[in-house]
This record gives sequence, structure tokens and C-alpha cells, in this order.
Amino acid sequence: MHEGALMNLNEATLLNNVRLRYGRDAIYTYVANILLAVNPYKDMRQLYSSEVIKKYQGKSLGTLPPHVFAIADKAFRDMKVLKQSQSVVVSGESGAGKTESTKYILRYLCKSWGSAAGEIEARILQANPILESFGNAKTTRNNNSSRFGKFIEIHFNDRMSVVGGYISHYLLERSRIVGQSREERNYHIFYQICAGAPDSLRKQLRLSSPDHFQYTRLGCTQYFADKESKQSMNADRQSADHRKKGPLSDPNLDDAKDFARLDKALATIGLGEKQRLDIYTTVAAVLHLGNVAFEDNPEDRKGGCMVSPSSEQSLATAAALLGVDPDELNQALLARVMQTSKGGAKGTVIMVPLKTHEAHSARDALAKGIYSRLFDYIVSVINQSIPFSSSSYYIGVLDIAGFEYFTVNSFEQFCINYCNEKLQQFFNQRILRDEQELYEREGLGVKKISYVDNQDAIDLIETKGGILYLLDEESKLPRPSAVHFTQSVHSGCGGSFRLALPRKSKLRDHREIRDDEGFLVRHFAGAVCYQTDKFLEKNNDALHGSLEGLIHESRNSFLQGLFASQAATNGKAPARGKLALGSVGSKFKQQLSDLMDKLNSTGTNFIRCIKPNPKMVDRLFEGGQILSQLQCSGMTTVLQLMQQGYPSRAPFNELYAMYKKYLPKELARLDPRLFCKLLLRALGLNEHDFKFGMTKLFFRPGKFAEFDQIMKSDPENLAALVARVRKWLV
Ligand code: AOV
Ligand code: MG
Repeated sequence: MHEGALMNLNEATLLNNVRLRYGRDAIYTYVANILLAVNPYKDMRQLYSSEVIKKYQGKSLGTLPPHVFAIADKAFRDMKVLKQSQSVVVSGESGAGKTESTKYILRYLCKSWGSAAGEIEARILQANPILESFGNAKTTRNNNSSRFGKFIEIHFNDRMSVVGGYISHYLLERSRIVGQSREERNYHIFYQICAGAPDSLRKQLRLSSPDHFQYTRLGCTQYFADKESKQSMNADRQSADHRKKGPLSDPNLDDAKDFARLDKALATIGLGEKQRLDIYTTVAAVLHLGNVAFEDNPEDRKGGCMVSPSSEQSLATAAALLGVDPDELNQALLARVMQTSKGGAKGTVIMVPLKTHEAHSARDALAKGIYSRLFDYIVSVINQSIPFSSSSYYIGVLDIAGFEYFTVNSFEQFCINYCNEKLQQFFNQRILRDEQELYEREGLGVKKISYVDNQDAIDLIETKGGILYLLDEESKLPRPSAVHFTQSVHSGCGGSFRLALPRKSKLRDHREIRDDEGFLVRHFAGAVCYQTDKFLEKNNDALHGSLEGLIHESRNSFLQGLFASQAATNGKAPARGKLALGSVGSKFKQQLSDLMDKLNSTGTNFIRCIKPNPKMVDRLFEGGQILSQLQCSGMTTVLQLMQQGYPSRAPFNELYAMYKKYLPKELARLDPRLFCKLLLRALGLNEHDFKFGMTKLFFRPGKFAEFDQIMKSDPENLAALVARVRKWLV
């Protein structure tokens, strides 16, 4: 058995083992077939070289040190042998290493089984820098945090070479587009374009430094100070004293260089100059839009507002880039179109002037609408660049944020934790239920292990009458309100054990949260209190009527296309106004259900990523926090099962096919089950280490690798063994 494959475990020994291994730079560990990956927070290049890729090809799990490549290879071999698509579910908290692991898996698969020309693989691999420019940002938890979830499928033909790919994406964080918390940044692309656009483009798009744009300067006053100090730094970019300065002086971020890389990647996936310019124009339009400020209009007696004189230039630039008339943009931002209704019949259209703060939110809604549709477009062009006409199987890799809870939790955490409830149930079903059912079917007589099924938590969120349903119902009311929504959750779902009043939770200002300001959900990994004040707004990503109308009249056909394609995918033109395209929550529910269907129809491998410390430094192992990550990822239940279980197994006929070439004819003549029986008796393996089922041979953790090693690498032993078996046969 390889030492990285653990056995006889409980939480404490697991934690200790992971600690010891981490101290020796062995960042990967197996628990059964689940890979634990501790983020090393340092360059481990030697671990991922082309030579290492070659080394792992075709090796069964456990014959080489634990590695993310071994999981990728297992997925590939399972796909080939079982003739079934496979998936790899990568989970863990922010900064734990999910996206890096995902990239290694994709690279392993593309490098190992790419086509001769290599074009498709190049494009699949180029997808990552593009997605990261538009969908990743610096946060306090991760300098390159993915603010969306993704499921990347690599498709194979019947000869098992890569033929194309497909990416599904989930829940881009929209609030970041218009503001970030202290010491965080907006999406990388905004800084990249400001730092790296060539002069002519800068002029054309009127770009300048990110500290001139409201949307990029909010969280990062610190950032620019760091940039200056960075220039005076010596060449040792990884120096320890540099790291001590904190995440904002990240030596690995070079926005100008990243822009050049992005531009090249966009070209690689087939976007011409015009298309790239369209994308950059849209990004710049969002930046200029953010600089349009409003103030109360002293001449308007109805309390309306106006564009601040100092930001009229920004309004003009934004309008030009969006292909609309500045006056029309002005109008659309200052007033909302309303239709009066009389006795059910549609009445006249009236313009309701907005107050200053409402105009700011209208501007932000427009910016969020444009940028998130740009992101959808980016994903769709990537998909168009890696098409496949026919595919036999695929390997899908899921990179989505793990269970999370902060001091204040809003709709984003609610959606992510809902997703994690579903994934946890899937994990339980796969690992635990299937396992126990198999033991039973095969008659192994292993004791039952109980686990808490979380179906009730899922029901609380997604069934008719559940939280998401009540949220959608609330927004259909004439006067939706957070308080009324919260009350309806408590009265409608109060019977569920999983729901509770938000007692004892504190708000950011240390005031205790009121019962009608939130609710508490008892998730599989712990109780989380959600504050509901922004739920309604975050659940609705439709633009209000006058903004929608503005886009439809734009002369910028690219922009029009961004909005039109959305209508097309919904099969109908969007009705203006409320939840016209379906709410964010109900869309996500549908996406999750599609994802679960996919996962259920594939063979699955799990990778649990662990963040060793919140400081993002190497050589620091924070035991308590790591233990809680192990618990949150459902590892505790797996450990219970492992102590009694048999994680490796192989059908008799497969073992027969695998080893008959090492053995003489008289053994090879036997039927597969008898063959295996004699083999194990001859090897003298400890009887506790394996069990015979009806169709398969089962091994205790690590014992299969030991067995395999004896069979393949010890000719003397094998000769003795054959002699022994021969004796039994005569
Ligand atoms: P995440 O995907 O899990 O967070 P990442 O994969 O972005 O986390 O990893 C965060 C950072 O940790 C990376 O930018 C690297 O600097 C470092 N890192 C991770 N894995 C490795 C590795 N194997 N070798 C070296 N460095 C590594 V989030 O997307 O925030 O949930 O939202
Ligand atoms: Mg990530």
C-alpha cells in the first residue's frame, strides 16, 4: 500500500496524517477513492511536469503517490473500460485550490489524449485565461477568486481521443460589477484593459487608470499604493518579505501582461479584431457608465434628479460606446416607464421620475445587465470554438464554490449553500448509499452505516411552497417587501426542522437581527443565518422597461445581440419588467437539476480541496480550520464507512483478464472466480484484507495496490506462488 492511502482512520488521525504529509510537501492524500488536496501556496511546478503526466498514464489508483493526475487518469480509464461518461466533482472553500486542480485535470486529459493536430485542446486550454479575466477577481480570500461556478465537459470519440468541449456556467456574482468591499477588486478584465490596451485603443475607448473609474476604485485604494511599491521591488518576486505585505501586493498579478495574454487567447478561439473590439468596447462602456453620477434636481418640484454636471462627459462617452443617443440614455436613467392599468385593461404609459438613489440603482442595474450578458456571450463563443459533431463519452469537471457562511449572508450564500446541499446528497448517495447497497447485493455482511439524509433541507429550499417559490411569489405582488417575504417564509415553512428564526445572529453593526429580517437554515454542514433585505432585488436580473427599451434602440448591433440571444434561448421575446426571463433562483434551480441529471448518469470521482490557512502562505497548517473543512465536506461519514468498508473492488473476470498473462496455462484454464480464490490463497494475504462477493473481489483500503504490486513486480514470488497453486490442482 502506498503511504498516501490512509486506513484505520478517525478524524484525529486523518488530520494528523494530512498534517505530516503536508509538512513533507505531500499535498495529496487518498481517503478511499476520494482525493484530499491541500493548497501548498507555493510553486510546485515539478509536481505537474510533462514527465509526471506520462508517469501517471494507465496506472491504477494507489500504485503511484496520490495525485490529481491519478484521479484524471482513473476517470479516463473508467470511461474506457465501463463505457460510461465520467465526472470529477471538485469542492472546497474559497482559495482551497479548486480552480487550479480543475486546470490540472483538463491539462492532463488534453495532453494525454488530444488529437494529432492539437487545435481543439489548445482552445480548451485557452478557455481558462479568458474565463478568469471576465469571471475572476481578487478577494480577501483568494487573489484569483472565481466568482462563478462551472462544469467543463471534455468530449471524446469512440477511439477515446478528445473531440471538443462544452462549458456550463452558474451564478456570476453581479454585485461585484458595481462595487466591492475594501481591499477587493472588480473583475480582472477592467484592470487588464486599463493597464494593457494599446494607445490607439485607449484613445478610442477613452480609457485611463482604474482609479479614475468609480467601479474599479471602490475597493482598491490600497491597490495603487501597492503597485507603486511593487515597481521598486527587486527581482525576487516570490520573496517572503513581499508576501508578508499581504494579498494586495500580489507579485503574480501583472494586468498589462494579462491583457496581452487575454487578447491572444481570444484570437486563438477564433475571434477577429472586430469581435475583440466589440468586447472591449462593452467593457469600457460599463466603466464609463459607472462614472455617471446623479444629484437632486432643484428645479424639479416632483423630487426628480439629474445627471451631475461634472459627469456629463462620462454620460456622453458611455452613450457613444453603447450606440445610443446621450439624451435617451439620460432619459432612461432618470425615469421609469410605467403602464397604468384600469380595470384590467392596459392604460396609458407614464414616465415616473426617479430619485437620486433610484437613478444610481438604475445605472448599476444597466451595468450589471450588460456585463453579465457579456459574460454569457464569452462562454458561448468559447463553446462555439470547441464544437464536436459527435461524441461518444465525456469527462466533466465541476468547479463550484463549497459551503460558505460569513458574518452576513445574503442571496449569493443562500444559492451556493443550496447547491452544496444537492451535491452533498449526491456525495452521500454515491459514496455511502451505493456502497452499502453493493455490499448487500454482493453478500459481504458488512454492518450498516447510518447517515443523515438532507432531503428535507433541499425540500425547504426548492419545492413548491419552499423558500425560492415564496421569493418568486413575493415579487409578483404589487408591493413586494423583504419583511413580508421573510414573514411568509416563517409562516409557510415553519414546520420544517431545518428552518428557524434568526435568533442570536448579529448584523454587521452588532445589532441583533429581527425575526422579520432573516431566517436560519440548518444545513448539513452547520446552521447559517440569512439576511433577506436584498433577496428580492438579487433574485431579479431583468432590466426595467425604459432601460430595456434603450438597448433595443441601440445602434450597437453587438450590444443588441447580447440581449437578443437571451430572448432567443428562452424561446420568446422578453416581456418588459418583472421576472420576464425567470428569476435568478428559478433559473439556478433548473440549471442545478440539469447538472444533477448529468452527474447521476456518469461515474463520479471526488476531490476535496483544503485551504491550510487564511493568510494564504506556505508552511502554515491551521489544524482547527482544516478539521472543520473536513467535516463540512462530508469526510466524517466517509471515515466511518471506511473503517468497516472495502473501497477497492474488481470483478473476477477483470482480475482474470488482468493477471492471466502472468500465469501458466493450467491456472488460466480455471473459471475466473476459482482463479481468484486460488490466487489469493496462494498469496497468503490476510483474510481480513479482502472479501469475496458474488461477482467481485473486495479489498480493504490500500490492499488492492499491494496485491497488484506482488503480481506484477515480484517474479520470484510469482514463481513460488504458481508452484503452490499447481500442487493444489493435481
Ligand atoms: P479556489 O478556486 O478553490 O477558490 P484557486 O484554485 O483559485 O482556489 O487557488 C487559489 C490560489 O492558491 C491559486 O491562485 C494559487 O496561488 C494557489 N494554489 C492552489 N492550488 C495550487 C497548487 N496545486 N500549487 C500551487 N499553488 C496552488 V474560489 O474560486 O475563491 O472558491 O471562489
Ligand atoms: Mg476558483
